[in-house]
Amino acid sequence: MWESLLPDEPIPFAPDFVWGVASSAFQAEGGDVPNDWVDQARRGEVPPNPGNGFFERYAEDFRLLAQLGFRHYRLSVEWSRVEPERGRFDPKALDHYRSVCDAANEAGLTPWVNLFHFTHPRWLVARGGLLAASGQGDFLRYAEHTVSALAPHATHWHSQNESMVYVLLGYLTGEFPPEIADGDAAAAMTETVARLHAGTYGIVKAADSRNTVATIEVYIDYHAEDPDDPENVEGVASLDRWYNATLLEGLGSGVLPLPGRDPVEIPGLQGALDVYGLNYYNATRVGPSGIGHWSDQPDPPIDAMGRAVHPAGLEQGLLRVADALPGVPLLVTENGCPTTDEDFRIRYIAAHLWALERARRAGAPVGGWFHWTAVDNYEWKHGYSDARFGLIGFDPTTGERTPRRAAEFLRRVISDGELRPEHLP
Ligand code: IFM
Repeated sequence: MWESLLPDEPIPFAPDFVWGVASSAFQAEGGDVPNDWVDQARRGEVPPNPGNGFFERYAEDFRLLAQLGFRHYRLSVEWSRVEPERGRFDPKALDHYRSVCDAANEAGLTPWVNLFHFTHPRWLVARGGLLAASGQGDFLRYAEHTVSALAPHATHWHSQNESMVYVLLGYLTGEFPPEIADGDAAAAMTETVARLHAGTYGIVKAADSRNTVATIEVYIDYHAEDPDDPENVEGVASLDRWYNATLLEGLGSGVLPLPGRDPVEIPGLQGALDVYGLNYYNATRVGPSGIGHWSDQPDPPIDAMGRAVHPAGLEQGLLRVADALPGVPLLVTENGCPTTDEDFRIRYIAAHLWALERARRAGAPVGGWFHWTAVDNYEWKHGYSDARFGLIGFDPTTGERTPRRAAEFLRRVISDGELRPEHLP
């Protein structure tokens, strides 16, 4: 199962390799905040989210991660905490996020602050969301306010998390709020996320031109279920062009090639990034039987969400971005797996670090890797289940943290400066 996926030689990591951990505000903090996921949970449509204790224990978590050798932490700001009513910003919430950034810096972790990770304030939903006429202005006002409140405390930023996943699940398949399943809405939202990114990039750079802005997109390694069926192959190719290539092209040229629409020029989009952040989990099969996971192996390892492990997709995604945006530094801004089996998690991580190394050897300028996630958190529709992505478990009653074996594995890799086959179970 794992043999062909694991490194059979040491993988060296440069002393300045960016070892990080990624999380998001709502997934870690939970709580009764005025956003759409809380409203969905109240209606019984998704599991409730009591949080994993990060809201109170962030400083302890940062110290623990620093002891493991991590030096970077991706967090996000919950829009509905900072702006609970349209135009009313809560100074206490901004103070809180300032303290979170300060605590990360004090522990020796660089905070990478993301402004949008899937959740919408209730008031925004009531006004028709980001596609409403006022939506873009609302987001940029929130971004401006938040960046100016946190900017001296944070120097590394993301405008949004996985904008194309947000469009795919929220506007094309309708699985996530705002639960729209409509091709036109998905095209309009693709344009909107690009405009929001360009606008936010300008805001972060205006606060301090030395600030770093990294995009974050999940690379989906698409495969046709029936490679002999030209219709299936062309369908998958056009899905791939829209999903994986639209923003890459927009960032390169400033012009977005939208499906079924005239290309649109987006002011400020061309070159609006200092680093490209690529997230990767697994490969996807699309065809007559629907959408599923994909692997080229007869008997691939399967994670707790039923997905086959296919590290080569990470290598391919990194090379593709390197080709589309020559000279732009790359980071893997999320990678990890849902499991309760620590041998599985360690092997998954090693197999993907090996894929990263292959991409690096082939010329992709990949300078770091963020594990998703630090402490187990709310995995959206899966809630808190066996879909555990954390390097650290927590006791739901006391909140007590317990690092897992994969955390110790990474501590050794980071401190040794290389991953050796003998580190593996
Ligand atoms: O939990 C999610 C996260 O919110 C975005 N990237 C993928 C993770 C694991 O599914």
